Amino acid sequence: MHTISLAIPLGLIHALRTAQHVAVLTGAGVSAESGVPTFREAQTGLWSQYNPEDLATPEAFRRQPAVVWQWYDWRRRLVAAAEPNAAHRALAALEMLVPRLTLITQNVDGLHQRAGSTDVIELHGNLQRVVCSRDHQVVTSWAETEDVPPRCPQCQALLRPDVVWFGESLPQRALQAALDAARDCDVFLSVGTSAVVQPAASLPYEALEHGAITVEVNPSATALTEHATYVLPGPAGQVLPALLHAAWHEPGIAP
Ligand code: BJW
Repeated sequence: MHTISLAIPLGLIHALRTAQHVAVLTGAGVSAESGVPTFREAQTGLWSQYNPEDLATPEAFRRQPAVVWQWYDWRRRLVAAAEPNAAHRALAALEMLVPRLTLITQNVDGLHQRAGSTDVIELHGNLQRVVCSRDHQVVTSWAETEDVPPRCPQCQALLRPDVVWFGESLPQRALQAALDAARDCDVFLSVGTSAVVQPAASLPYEALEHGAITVEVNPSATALTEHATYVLPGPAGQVLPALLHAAWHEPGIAP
């Protein structure tokens, strides 16, 4: 692996060391180094191969529930076989280094929790949970029959993954907690997200409007890049450990 040589600005080191509240928004890029595909990248993103309208909308599920279920089943197995990477571990370690950390993720893969982060705000749900498509109650066991998707043991409606599709509302409490954190934090990190999907994409701007120092960690430019206070271009699995090392001489997170 090539390591990037990254100069962390002194102003950012000072801001992190004195921050009372750090908020972090993560996207698919934070799990890329775990082998989990992102969504929108031209060669490797999931949507270079699949049309989101065919798979990640309620209409798609109504039209072809078996295809949608199987796509999520494939991703569930892919994520179960993946391991948290140095970026997930750095964010878990950050919890111990700042007075208050709020970790907000758009990811549905559960890798932050597996790396040891607690109280993760999941804006787009979690792939491992299954709910009834009629009343959205979590279902933990069901009869294995020929039905794909399987059916709710209570009402026989189709089961679906507990994720937020386009056009669906985000979990209200999670979204409110994320907005509160963006408005309250001193430093806001946007890590591994293309920053196009609303309302998550508005969080860094909320933070900026409320006076936070906003940092983007991403090897590619996004719409946020020109607005961020600091931009750390590079893979999160290298940039975040370097950031912790620069601010706290934290040695423990190997890339
Ligand atoms: C690395 C890296 C490395 C690579 N290190 N980085 C206002 C205006 C316009 C539209 C809307 C609006 N409000 C709502 C909408 C509609 C819609 C929307 O935002 N559409 C946009 C596309 C324009 N939003 C919604 O429908 C949301 N619901 C809602 O708002 O309800 C109310 C409402 C509805 C309708 C109208 C108005 C109001 C729901 C959004 C749900 C998103 N769901 C998905 C699927 C989840 C389930 C699943 O996993 O299948 O969530 S879509 C997909 O995108 C997934 C992700 O969480 C989300 C964000 O993607 P992310 O994480 O940014 O990934 P990528 O691939 O885009 O980017 C990866 C980045 O990583 C890249 O930049 C790389 O460079 C970088 N990277 N390697 C660091 N090693």
